[in-house]
Amino acid sequence: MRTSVLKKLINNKKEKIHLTLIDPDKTSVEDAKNIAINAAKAGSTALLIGGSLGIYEPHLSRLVKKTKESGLPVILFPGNINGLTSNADAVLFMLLLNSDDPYYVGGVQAQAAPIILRMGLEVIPTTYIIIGHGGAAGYIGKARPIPYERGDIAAAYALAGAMLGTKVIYLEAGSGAPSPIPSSTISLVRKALDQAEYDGILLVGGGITEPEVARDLIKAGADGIVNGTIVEKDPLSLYKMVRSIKTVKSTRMP
Ligand code: 1GP
Repeated sequence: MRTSVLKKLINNKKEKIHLTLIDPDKTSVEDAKNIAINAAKAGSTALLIGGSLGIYEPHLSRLVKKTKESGLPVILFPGNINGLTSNADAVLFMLLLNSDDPYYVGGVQAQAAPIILRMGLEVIPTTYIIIGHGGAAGYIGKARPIPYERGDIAAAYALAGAMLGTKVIYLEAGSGAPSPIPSSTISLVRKALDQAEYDGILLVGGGITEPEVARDLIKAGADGIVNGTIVEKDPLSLYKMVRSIKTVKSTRMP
């Protein structure tokens, strides 16, 4: 199996990872291309493309193809099997670990796996954990969101993801969440992952609108952050956001 996109992410851990999320339901092909080009200029590490609602293949495929003109790796972030296209470079192969619906903890993965194999996409095994507000991802995925301040519960789920061998652990407050995951929760998750000598990537997303917040999350132990909503509202905000996380001095071993 190919691993080049995952390698790029892992190589970026020390200087921190920034992912720009594009939701095809909210974005035209032309706007997506502009966001992608802007993200590349701002120093974002890769593009994440996906969403929970309104994804249909012809639009998704066209949009992904156009965003590749930015030169950034394009990683699918599917909410379901309709979020797949062979035009992308890789896919977050998602396990929504705190869903109460077995469809999202086995069923959809079995539906998707043979399709992904045929498409030839690079697979990035990912544990997806919904925290706090949860947004559309939490509602559609029938998650039982972990309360924002319960870092101990989040840490237990993250450890489970590490022990299952997934390469990315993605803590999600939901796109457009009124508050991001608190840095105190991230600190507890980081501590647990370090104890388990986890060598994958800890990503945090949902409701991150201020560069200072992004910086605090990185300082608390996130390897990278995801921005979607602010990029749609103000593409130029990405520059400050990327700069704020890339200048955090790492005190941990890579
Ligand atoms: C959502 O984590 C991402 O899946 C990004 O969230 O849109 O709130 O930036 P925002």
